[in-house]
Amino acid sequence: MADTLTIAVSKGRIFKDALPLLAATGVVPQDDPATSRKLILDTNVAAIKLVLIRASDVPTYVAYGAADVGIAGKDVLMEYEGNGIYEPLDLNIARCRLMLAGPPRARTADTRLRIATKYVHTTRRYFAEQGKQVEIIKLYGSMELAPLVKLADLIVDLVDTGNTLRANGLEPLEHIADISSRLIVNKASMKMKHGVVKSFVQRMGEAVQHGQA
Ligand code: PRT
Ligand code: MG
Repeated sequence: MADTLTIAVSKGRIFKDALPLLAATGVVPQDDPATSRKLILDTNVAAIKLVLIRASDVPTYVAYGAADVGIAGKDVLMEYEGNGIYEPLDLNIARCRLMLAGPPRARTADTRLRIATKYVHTTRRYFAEQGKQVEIIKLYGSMELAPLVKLADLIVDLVDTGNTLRANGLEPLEHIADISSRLIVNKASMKMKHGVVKSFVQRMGEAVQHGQA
């Protein structure tokens, strides 16, 4: 249907930070994902629904058109290799930094470094740009543990306050990228549902501007 809009978003911090922006565009979910187990949320606008998925799955749902638009971290988008999405807007929410981190005085260039991360492509690109070959170990979470048990020399992970690194005796070493969440749009939806998508992107843009004013 040309006038419906499906929005893909992950629960947790992105959902929480996106709520005020959505509210400013006049969209209020009818359920709270913290208490409801529903994966499709109705909103106060009959034609607009939210689908709740894993953060790293948001680009996939949008690329395949299962959702018209989505909200995804730049970390996830940098890692995503598919096509089919536009990234028209920085929502400036869920901000953090992607960093190389490790134990103090971590060994550097003498041997080939082992790096544990869930950001395999981004990490490979980062070191390739410096002409460095590294061994990358893919993990799905708790990266901070890897250097402590000698699985890896260093990690690449998101850092906000730095508390998680500190609590595990690690320190930030190199800044790789500033991260925030972006509004993404399915390319076909942008054409076929131009009116409703364009107006949503515009209203979200105004909400971001307003929040920063
Ligand atoms: O949890 P799940 O496996 O379902 O997926 P996810 O971990 O990708 O989702 P979620 O909701 O935890 O994170 C979604 C998005 O939030 C990420 O893709 C980022 O774009 C954004 N974001 C912003 C963060 C953070 N800040 C953040 N601090 N995501 C994770 N963290 C973690 C980080 O990985 C580390 O473990 O928080 C810890 C560091 O925080 P500090 O404050 O201790 O430095
Ligand atoms: Mg998480």
